[in-house]
Amino acid sequence: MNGAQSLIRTLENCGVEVCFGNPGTSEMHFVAALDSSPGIRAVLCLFEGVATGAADGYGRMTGSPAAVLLHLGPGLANGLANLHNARRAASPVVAIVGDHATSHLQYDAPLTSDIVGFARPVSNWIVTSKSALTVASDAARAVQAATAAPGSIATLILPADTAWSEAAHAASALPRLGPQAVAGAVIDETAKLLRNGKRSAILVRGGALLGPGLEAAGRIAAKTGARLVCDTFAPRTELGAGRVILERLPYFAEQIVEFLAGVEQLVLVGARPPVSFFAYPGVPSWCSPEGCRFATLAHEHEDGVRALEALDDALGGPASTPARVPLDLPAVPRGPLTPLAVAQGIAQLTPEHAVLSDESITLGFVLGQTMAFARPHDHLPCAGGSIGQGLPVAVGAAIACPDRKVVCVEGDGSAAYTLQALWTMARENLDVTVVICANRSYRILTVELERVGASGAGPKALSMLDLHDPEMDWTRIAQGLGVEASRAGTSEEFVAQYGSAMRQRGPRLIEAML
Ligand SMILES: Cc1ncc(C[n+]2csc(CCOP(=O)(O)OP(=O)(O)O)c2C)c(N)n1
Repeated sequence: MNGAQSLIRTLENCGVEVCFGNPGTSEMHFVAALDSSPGIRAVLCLFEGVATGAADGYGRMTGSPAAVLLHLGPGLANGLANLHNARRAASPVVAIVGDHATSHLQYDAPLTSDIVGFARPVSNWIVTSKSALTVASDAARAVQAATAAPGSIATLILPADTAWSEAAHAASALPRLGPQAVAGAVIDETAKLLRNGKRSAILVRGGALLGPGLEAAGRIAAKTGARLVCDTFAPRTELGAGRVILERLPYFAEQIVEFLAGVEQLVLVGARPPVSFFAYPGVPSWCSPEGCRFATLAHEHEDGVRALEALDDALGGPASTPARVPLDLPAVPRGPLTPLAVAQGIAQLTPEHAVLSDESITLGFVLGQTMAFARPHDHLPCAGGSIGQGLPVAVGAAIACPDRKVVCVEGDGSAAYTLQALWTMARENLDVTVVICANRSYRILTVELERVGASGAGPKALSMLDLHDPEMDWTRIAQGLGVEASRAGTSEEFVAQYGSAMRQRGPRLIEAML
């Protein structure tokens, strides 16, 4: 067995089932080794940012890492922005980066670079294998590092000679470093806090926002009157009818301040105190009320689900029933196509248990409102603010959840960053419906231009925020990448096209002309 085979078999032993990648010469042995492990699905992405974003989406939906195979420093660098987003989402990802053979590095050939330097800001764990003999154990440790609670990026750099040289047998999996238990004293103190009569909110993030964690949080809210809150861009939330009522922090700083006004104590479950996304002149970045007391029930790496369940027990009293979201579907939109009409159409027609990859940017302000009362679904926003992740995350979510409809709502500007994802959707025949919000503008930036107080913007400045000249033709872009596409100019057309996409399986793109 060579080093490459020992890598792939070790990944398989460690439960890795998918490898997204874009390889080059230094990774050819790893590519060849993929056929020796039937348990690993190989998914080609035409840009590394698609591969890393897909691994993020996959990690968010499964809790397990995908491997991402990248070509030396430049391949990793192309994937960095979505590794940044994945890091912010605490998604487990194993990034495997090929390098020149050790003996070749001394010649400083063109693709030689500081791979560790590229990897460091996004990685929690970086190892360069020194020999084919250690590749297997390094790979097992990479998976363990990526999956250590709450999940992170582990980067394994493999010089080409570690792939082609004779290796030892594949390694077995190391134990998963799951979330740590929260001490009983912390539970008791938090219970006391929530009983002290002050106005409380509980800010939850991570796994505690799903299933049993959210249910326990809902019971606590019902018992204590505390508000249940999640971050504006919580990496994954379960939303829609029947789910526990959860308030989402708004986006703009002054809105967060208003939203949290009167909160005297904030209990944090895997979350950090709320701050504004950007700084604005004269507006506070720190958004919690003055004098607000913070109590951490669970740190990010701790077991927030069990902590919430234990807190519910510690609060005692009769069993409570969480307040639940009613199903409230909007009317079918008619007439001119507006952002609200798109949001209403999506809420009206999206089936149960869909996964929504949401990079809708300004349309998100209305989409959030309509989808809150739609059928139950999972919501995956851009956790790290680096646009160009919606389409790749949809790829990863669709591979993670082949039985669920994936809907990806994309600003046209955001979609242009990683449009190669459409090709992977076509090639893998993924059940993804993409809605492009074609407003031909970086609209949010026209809002931000005013908010930051940047004065004197003339035609040259405004041209930097305008996408009209030339207009991107998303139906032809999609068709050129193998995805069936159509254009909707009215609400009626949008409803007909989106409705048919919901009834059919496979990739579809709808360009909503706004
Ligand atoms: C990597 C990266 N580059 C640039 C930005 C800045 N940015 C934020 S939103 C945005 C434009 C989004 O436009 P679009 O997707 O069309 O949505 P709209 O604002 O029109 O709703 C840009 C360029 C960013 N967040 N991330």
